[in-house]
Amino acid sequence: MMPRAAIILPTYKEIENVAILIPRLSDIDRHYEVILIDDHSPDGTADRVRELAQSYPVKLLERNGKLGLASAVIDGVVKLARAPIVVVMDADLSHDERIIPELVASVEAGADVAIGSRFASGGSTEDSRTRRFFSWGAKQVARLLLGVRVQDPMSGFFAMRRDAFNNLVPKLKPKGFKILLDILVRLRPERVVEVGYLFRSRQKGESKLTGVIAGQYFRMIWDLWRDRR
Ligand SMILES: Nc1nc2c(ncn2[C@@H]2O[C@H](COP(=O)(O)OP(=O)(O)OP(=O)(O)O)[C@@H](O)[C@H]2O)c(=O)[nH]1
Ligand SMILES: [Mg+2]
Repeated sequence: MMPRAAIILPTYKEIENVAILIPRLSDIDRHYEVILIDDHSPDGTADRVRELAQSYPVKLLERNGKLGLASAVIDGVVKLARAPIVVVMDADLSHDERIIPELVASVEAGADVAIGSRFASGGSTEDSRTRRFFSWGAKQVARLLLGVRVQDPMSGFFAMRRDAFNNLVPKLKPKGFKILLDILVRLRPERVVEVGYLFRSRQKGESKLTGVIAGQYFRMIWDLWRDRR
């Protein structure tokens, strides 16, 4: 039977988190196609996923090195997904898997993109004040410079049709790390739905949010802004 949605999970050093997340996803809907893209995590994430694959229907794409978040998402969708809808999500338990059915239903009902949103009604975040300020600033920059008017353009949690995603792939920047923003700029979607959820802080594993990432963000905004003109 064709799965209703493919859940795309990029992982880098998420060994403890995948062991919690994969059973939770199967509790929500056993017919999701769960796809992990691991970049040769030194903590053995891929081995743990292979163990879990004996009990849960998951697919694993292993890449040879840390090639980045956006390219992991793209590879997962292009190489493994079969379902008509893809849901992109972090594997660190920050994103609340319980809203996945609503994201999927929104796309089935005609939304171009459905976003798991910290800032839409019903949404909130455990983020520190610094990170909240950074997200707010990033949102204003996206609105003013790129004309993207959604509440949470920096979300890593969203759903869309797989064929629409595939059509965009040639235009996306695999080096980026905020793939949703890239998609919103390229696609200019008319129908966007935002579903609020509580963004939880990472409990296990290490953060990849560093100064380098902040620098990459402004680089990405600059590139998108230049392309737009
Ligand atoms: N395959 C792959 N996955 C990655 C890479 N970088 C990050 N990820 C995964 O992408 C998701 C988001 O990364 P996070 O480290 O949670 O980034 P963040 O949410 O900005 O920062 P923290 O949660 O505070 O660490 C997680 O599931 C990571 O494991 C990468 O280079 N390759
Ligand atoms: Mg995270």
